[in-house]
Amino acid sequence: MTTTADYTEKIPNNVSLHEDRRLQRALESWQPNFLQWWQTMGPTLPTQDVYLRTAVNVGRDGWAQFGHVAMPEYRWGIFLAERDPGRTVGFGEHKGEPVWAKVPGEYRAELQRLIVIQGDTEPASVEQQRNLGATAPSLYDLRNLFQVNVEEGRHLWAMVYLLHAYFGREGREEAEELLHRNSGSLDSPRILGAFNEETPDWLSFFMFTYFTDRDGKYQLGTLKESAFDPLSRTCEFMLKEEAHHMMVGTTGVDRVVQRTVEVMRSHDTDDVGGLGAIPLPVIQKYLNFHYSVSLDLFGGETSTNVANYYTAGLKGRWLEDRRKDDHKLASDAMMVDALSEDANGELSIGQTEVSALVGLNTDLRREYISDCQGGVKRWNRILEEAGVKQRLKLPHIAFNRKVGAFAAIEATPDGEKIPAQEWDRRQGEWLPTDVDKTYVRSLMQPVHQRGKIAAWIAPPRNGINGQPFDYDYVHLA
Ligand code: BYC
Repeated sequence: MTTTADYTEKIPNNVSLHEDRRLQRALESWQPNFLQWWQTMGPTLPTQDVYLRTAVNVGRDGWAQFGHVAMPEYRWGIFLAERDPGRTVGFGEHKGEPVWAKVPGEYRAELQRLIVIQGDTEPASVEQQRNLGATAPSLYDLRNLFQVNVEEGRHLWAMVYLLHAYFGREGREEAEELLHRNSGSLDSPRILGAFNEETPDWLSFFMFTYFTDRDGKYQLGTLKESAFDPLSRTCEFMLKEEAHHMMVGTTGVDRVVQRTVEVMRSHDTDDVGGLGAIPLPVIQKYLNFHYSVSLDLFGGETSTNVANYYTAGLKGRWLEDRRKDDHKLASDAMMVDALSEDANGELSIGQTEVSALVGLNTDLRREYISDCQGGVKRWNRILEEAGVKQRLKLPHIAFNRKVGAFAAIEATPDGEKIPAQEWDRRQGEWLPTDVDKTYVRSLMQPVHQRGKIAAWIAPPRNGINGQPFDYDYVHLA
């Protein structure tokens, strides 16, 4: 095992793939199917080449190389973080034992399921974003979109490697299925709800990369703790790539808010709808939507699945080794968000005490929520500095939920439980309406000239890899 990727092979890798001919052949026969999927379900805008980063090693410094690449020739590969030979299981009933280099028979089904769910999200997001190139606000943004897309493709490779290398024939079949399910398909949709939603415009894209990619960060963070060492090492390296996706979302929303307040100030009005910027209430509605569908991705507030994953050592907690407890949780309790029923059978939003193990989805969701607050704080600082009185905020945890404790009720963004009829009447106050979406889409005119940018978004503070904003990041075909 080295940190350096071998690019002389058909499939670049740092797992000495050439030493296992059978595995190499199996992956080489999956490769054309992947490329076929990329051609039919990947980005639709024709390009000659794009200024992309490619992983060259997995070490701490200088792991990436930048250059113009024709996208179908991008070197998607298999990269695992370096092995720590002394690593032991950090939690659950196997705590303290050496980590596993192979899949224990008794956990095979659960591990395969977790890897398939993770793998399914990666190509799904590429499918959701495939038409965005046609309306990119600048070449800088276009390049970032494609960078995110090729890396989601690589994350698919990461999961497919695990399926092929450790799960035999079933794993190979699941790897095929990952290319057959499609985002939004009626017959064979993607597994998790948020990955069947559309990403039809760039405000949605920035909200998706802020909120939904951030779920990815947290889920990968828990799988990085796994006792199954190849999964842990795979996720560790994926998290490095994920940091750029977070940056795209955070600064993307920054720049939309920035432009909106500039237009508000220069025209001395809150109503920037007719002035080519996105009104703050519309930004808030997009935020409400993407945040609430992303909360669903953490599963139910209580889950016996997650309790079993934890006890078995398959999926840990966010920053497991910083937790000050026994890392087994067998006799611990915690409060989770819940619906409670009073004597008259009326449901209200509250909390209930459960065993800490079954509350682990809630634990992870809370870590995620406090991270999301960071973005809102940052966007509100832009509003404050511009002397604008409005503020953005995260809606209540019970708002617009389709999974978990609050799926059965309707609630306002302030967390007030309301009857279904009121929800039907008022949801357009809180979620993007067709009018909002049509307006946002009307702004999405492509700006594909070097150094130019659309009027609804401010330029970025920095370019990519030290290049200026007006660099030729993409050559269109
Ligand atoms: N939609 O016991 P529960 C990323 C199902 S994003 C539909 O609470 P559990 C990325 C669930 O399967 C990160 N169904 O669930 C981001 C179960 O079904 P069964 C992706 C859902 O297992 C942007 C039932 O409901 N990675 O990387 O505790 C771009 C009961 O649920 C949903 C992972 O998610 C849903 N939202 O937790 C690119 C990590 N939620 O068994 C990439 C792997 C739940 O009753 N996955 N269900 O038929 C997991 O850790 C867990 O499976 C989940 C769910 C957190 C998803």
